[in-house]
Amino acid sequence: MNRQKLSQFDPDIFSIIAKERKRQEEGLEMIPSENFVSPAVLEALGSILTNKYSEGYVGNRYYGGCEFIDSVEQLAIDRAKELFGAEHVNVQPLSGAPANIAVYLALLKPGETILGMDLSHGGHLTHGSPVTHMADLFNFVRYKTNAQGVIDYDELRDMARRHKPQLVLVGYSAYSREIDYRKIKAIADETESMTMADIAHIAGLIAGGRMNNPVPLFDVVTTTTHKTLRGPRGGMIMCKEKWAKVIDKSVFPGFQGGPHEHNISAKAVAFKEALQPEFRIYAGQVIKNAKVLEEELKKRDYTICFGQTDNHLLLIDLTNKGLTGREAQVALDAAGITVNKNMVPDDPRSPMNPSGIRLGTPALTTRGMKEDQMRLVADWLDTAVTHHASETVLQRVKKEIVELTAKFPLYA
Ligand code: DSN
Repeated sequence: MNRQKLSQFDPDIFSIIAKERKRQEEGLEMIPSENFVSPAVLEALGSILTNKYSEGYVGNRYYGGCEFIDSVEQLAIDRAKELFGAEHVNVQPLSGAPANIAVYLALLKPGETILGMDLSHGGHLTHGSPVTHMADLFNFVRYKTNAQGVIDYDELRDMARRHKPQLVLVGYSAYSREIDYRKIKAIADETESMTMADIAHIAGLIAGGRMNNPVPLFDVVTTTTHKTLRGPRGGMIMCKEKWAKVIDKSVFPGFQGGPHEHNISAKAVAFKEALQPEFRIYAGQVIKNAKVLEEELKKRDYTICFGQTDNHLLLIDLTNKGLTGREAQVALDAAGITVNKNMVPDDPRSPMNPSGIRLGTPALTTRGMKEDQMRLVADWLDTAVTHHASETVLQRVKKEIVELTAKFPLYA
């Protein structure tokens, strides 16, 4: 076995990691699906649990030597149940897309219908984008948001009555409003459809008690564990007991092989963190920070899609600012602010060069930033967008950001 330290054996990878760490430390990370895990989560993730195969489930594995692996996986399951009030939990999905695919394949037959949100209105790639394999396998139909920017529940009901979907799907990657799960459940009950929520973006805000929780109501809820939930990169499925067998079978052996138990141990650590009172405060601050950004950007005449934010993210249509999402992303990158270009509702432009940007507050809030820092951030965002062609201005903003981030150290 090679026993040299990474820095000695592989200085190439070591120095790239060091550069990425510096980038994370010195910049403003505002991609709303990103966050910073704790040293304890990192420690579990980098543990010797990565060495073990454990196909199967707790107490029922295909391999020997799984007694400690079972304890890890059971802890992750128990903590997730406590966090979300779930009847059954599968912590093995490798990430959000595999979790969603495993659910579709568990609950539906090829050709059956899924009613989900239009992608440009905040839906997600795995909710039936034509470029995905799932779009070939199932019939996705879409509802949208209304003129006020909220889910058009009337259209959703009409479409459910018309298409009689086997599954009604909610949960979004760019939608900034609260969701009325009761209303959606009532619609689905009327058409005898199953219900699925993908809470990947807002799982931490739900766990922290700051947003509505679909878990007690819906048949199945999927999530990633690495966004607002602040765990390792991974997925999870929660469901009613009646779906437990079919979901578990779909994840393994239907879709995946051996679970990544080092990752599952890190999920367990993150769930323990999310069960602490401080996490509730964190989740509340994430939303407060997003609200301050919204107010400050509205003062500067930015168009906030969906009217406002109720969660951790803002989708901004830059059309009135005279630049595209891609141009803004490039300028903001140069200034040390990381966001992502994003389609806005019914965007006339293309996904690679859309009209908007999407940004959020989970990562900055993890660093300890609050309302005062958000006012500075809004100002820097506006300056970088307004002066996107001026290298001098972008460099000045970057310098000021490096000075601020030094006061909010990450892993020091
Ligand atoms: N890539 C994630 C996001 O940014 O929303 C979802 O898959």
